[in-house]
Amino acid sequence: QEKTKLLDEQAIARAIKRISHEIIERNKGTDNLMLVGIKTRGMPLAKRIQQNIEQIENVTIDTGELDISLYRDDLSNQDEVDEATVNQTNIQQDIFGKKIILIDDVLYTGRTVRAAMDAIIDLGRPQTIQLAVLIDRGHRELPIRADYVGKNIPTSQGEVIKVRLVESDDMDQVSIYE
Ligand code: 3GP
Ligand code: 5GP
Ligand code: MG
Repeated sequence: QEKTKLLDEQAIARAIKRISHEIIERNKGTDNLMLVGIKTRGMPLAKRIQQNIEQIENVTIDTGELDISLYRDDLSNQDEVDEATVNQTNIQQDIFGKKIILIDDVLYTGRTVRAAMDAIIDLGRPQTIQLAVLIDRGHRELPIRADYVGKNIPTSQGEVIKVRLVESDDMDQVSIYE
């Protein structure tokens, strides 16, 4: 059941605005930038960052999409683990020399991001890959960290962060469930 509301509409908007400014600052402008949203809710976040950067710098950054899902890998009868796999890529542009900003709603084990980096490197050779997430809930299982974080939320493994975005849900809200 729902425990705590973490971010409301205004807090989400502010976090995305800050991340947009940080992306421009860290990359000294918008040259060669490309935004890549990860599956459902990373994509609306990427679009919002694109719109923010357009307002700030008057430049429209290319945006692509990766569809990555976790599947249950049955190593043996007792041993099941989640592994991330790439279903679909919608990246039209040449990514050679690009500064790719991967964007996801929640960062957890890091397996999705690893799969995303594999898929991008398969497509060409970007100059850099950076990671932006709305929520970092901890529990990394790989040496992966985010360059831009909306909010760090320490969670227990049994908790789930629910991210609602108006593009796919009834409202903009982040809350924590037990
Ligand atoms: P998303 O498409 O917005 O990323 O995995 C299907 C959906 O369920 C995803 O939504 C994902 O974010 C969400 N989800 C919520 N809690 C979890 C979780 O603990 N693990 C995974 N893999 N997905 C979760
Ligand atoms: P990973 O474990 O690979 O870092 O995360 C797997 C995928 O599930 C990512 O797309 C991530 O956004 C999502 N995810 C992991 N934990 C949560 C969570 O608690 N809430 C939500 N909404 N998504 C999550
Ligand atoms: Mg996600």
